[in-house]
Order: sequence, then structure tokens, then C-alpha cells
Amino acid sequence: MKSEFPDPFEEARQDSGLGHMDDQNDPVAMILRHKDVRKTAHNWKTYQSGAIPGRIVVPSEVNIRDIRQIPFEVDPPLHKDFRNLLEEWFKRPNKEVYQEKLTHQISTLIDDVLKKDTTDVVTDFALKLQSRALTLLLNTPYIESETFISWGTHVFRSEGDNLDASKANVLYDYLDKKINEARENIGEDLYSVLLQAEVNGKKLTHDEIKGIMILTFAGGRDTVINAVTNTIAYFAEHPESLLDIQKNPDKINRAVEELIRYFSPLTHMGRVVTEDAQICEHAIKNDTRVSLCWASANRDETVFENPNEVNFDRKMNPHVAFGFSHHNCLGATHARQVMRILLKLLANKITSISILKSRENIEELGEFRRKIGFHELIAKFTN
Ligand code: EMZ
Repeated sequence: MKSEFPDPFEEARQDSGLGHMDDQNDPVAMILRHKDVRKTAHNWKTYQSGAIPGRIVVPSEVNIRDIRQIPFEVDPPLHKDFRNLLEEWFKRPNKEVYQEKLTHQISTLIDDVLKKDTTDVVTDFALKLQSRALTLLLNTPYIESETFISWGTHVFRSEGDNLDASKANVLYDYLDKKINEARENIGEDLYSVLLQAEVNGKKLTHDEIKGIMILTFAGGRDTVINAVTNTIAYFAEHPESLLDIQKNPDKINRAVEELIRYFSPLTHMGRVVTEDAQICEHAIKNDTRVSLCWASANRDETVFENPNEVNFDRKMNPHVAFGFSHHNCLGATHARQVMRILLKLLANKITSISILKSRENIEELGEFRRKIGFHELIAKFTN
């Protein structure tokens, strides 16, 4: 099945609780069990996010950027000050007007693909959906989405190139320009809000604003695109689930959480170790890297019954697909609304989706290979 996402971590999770991968000569010990992932996420003193910029990302981005992404590469207590500043803005997707606009965008997009013989779900659906929705999150003109679409699915990577510095520079130049434009002409977009804000009594620097914006662009890009594409593949092969949602719309929120658990669009996130430590009885050395493997934790059989099954009726779903503890995903409110509205509209507008061709996107993680999404998913939508 195309919509099946196997769990490559099962054996290692049960045996040792740790996995190992090299990454540009800066190896990563992957923490695989739900309990250990949550415990480590809490412990910011020993497992630091505020290391040199790019080092907590796997693959490491130290060679392609020196700007700190905020708040995710900042530790407490400063982390909290930035979160307090951003929280309200990133909760706007809960507002009714926001949801109406998002509904209009996604509805139009579905109508468009219904008119076509075939659609590449990645570039003609998910990428457009994410790019257009991003204009709502930034409160920036819709026309900007044309530019975002032209950048492709990942900001720092391209197919066959895991670290694409020239691509990153396109985003940096764009952001410099937008921040400077907003400085000249304060408006109601996120750039303007950040230009006027203060943290601990001080205005933000240009690079701090840029760091927040880079994260806003990069963090929710391939993740949302994969979640949307994988959802389409899932409903193509499970039309009965789409019917189930149409008949029982009250299931939508649970269905969204379950799909996000199952797909886990962000495999893992790293931390840098600040003192010799121990995880699962294994020694972890100072100044090495570990990663919190959300994808493995989300299939932990000691927490989830039948973890490899998608079950919209799952009652307890303490998944960590949006991370855990103080660094939990700032964009989650937006991502959840995107997914809820997508499910609702698909259930109302689509009767079947057939997959004509697909090319899987596989992540190489040392001893593991993990399917994360698709490079290409050609489908036909029917109403
Ligand atoms: C970083 C990361 C954030 C990183 C929540 O994840 O997403 C990755 O896609 C980016 O490459 O720079 O923003």
C-alpha cells in the first residue's frame, strides 16, 4: 500500500532504546522510547537547544547558516520571553475569520484539482496549500504565495541535495528585503509586529527578527506538505475512512491527531549534550548530539495499542509529533486547522481519489531508512 508508513525503529526501540547515525562527522544518538523522549525534552540543562545555530537540526545546518532560529534554538529562561511574545500571534488560527479564509483557500484548491485529469499532489496541491496558508499566518498579501511556491518544498534542501546553501540564501535575501520594507512602512503583518515588539525591555535586532521568520518559513514547510500529501494518499486507499468522517464530522479532530501521529512529519529533533550523561544505561558524552525521535516514540507499543494501525477512534493519543515540553511546536495551531479544514472539505467534496503514480521520499538515518512522504504522487480526484 502506498499510504503505509512502516516503523523502522521497532527492533532498536525494544532492544536498546537507542539508534545511531552519523551526520557530517557529528554523530547522533537517537532516543527511541516515548518515555525517554519526553524526559529528555524536559531536561534543557543537560540537553541543550541553544547550541551553535544549526547543530540541533539533523542533518546539521551549521555549514549553511549562522543565524539562530528563534525560539527553537534558545533555552529557558530567554526561551519563555520569546514564546510569550509570539504565542498570541500563532494562536490566531483559532479565530473564526482566519478559518473562513483558510476554508476558502483550500476549497478553491480542491475545486481546481477536480477539474484536472491528473494532479501531482506534492507540487500542485500540498505545496500550493502550504504556501497560500502561510500568507494567513504571516498576514501578508496572498500574492506572496506565488514566490513561496516557486521555492519548492523545502527551504534548506532540494531533491538529491540535503543542504542547499544557495536555496537558503534566496530565503535570507527575501527576508532582509521584507523586514526592511516593513521598517519603512509599518503594517499589520508579522514583520511589523516583530519590529514593534520588545523582549526584556529591548527592541529585537534585525537578526532576531530574521531568526523568527526563518523558523516560521522552514519549520512548517516540508512538514505540512508531507502531512497533506500523505493524507491524500491515505484517503485514496481508504475511501471508507473518508465516508466515516463525512457521516461523523465530530471525529475530525481525533482523525487529525491520529494521522499526524502515524505520519510524524518531523522524524526527530536534536539536542547538544552539556555534561556526561546516561540514557537507557548507555553513556552519553559531553558535547555530543542526541535526537528526540518523535517518529519512533509515536509507534511505541508500550504506549499505543496496535501502533502501526491508523485508528480514528483511538481514545488516548499522547503523541509527540509536535514535540514535547516547552519547545512544543509554535505552528501547531495553524497546522491543525489546515488539517481539520482539509479533512472536512475532502469528506464533503470528494468521492474518490486514485493514485496513478508515486515516488517515495525516504530518509536515510544511519542504520534506519524511513519513509517520510513522496517526491511525487500523481492522482486523479473525483467528486
Ligand atoms: C528548522 C526545523 C524546525 C530547520 C521544527 O523544525 O525545520 C527544518 O525543516 C529546517 O530545516 O532549519 O527550521
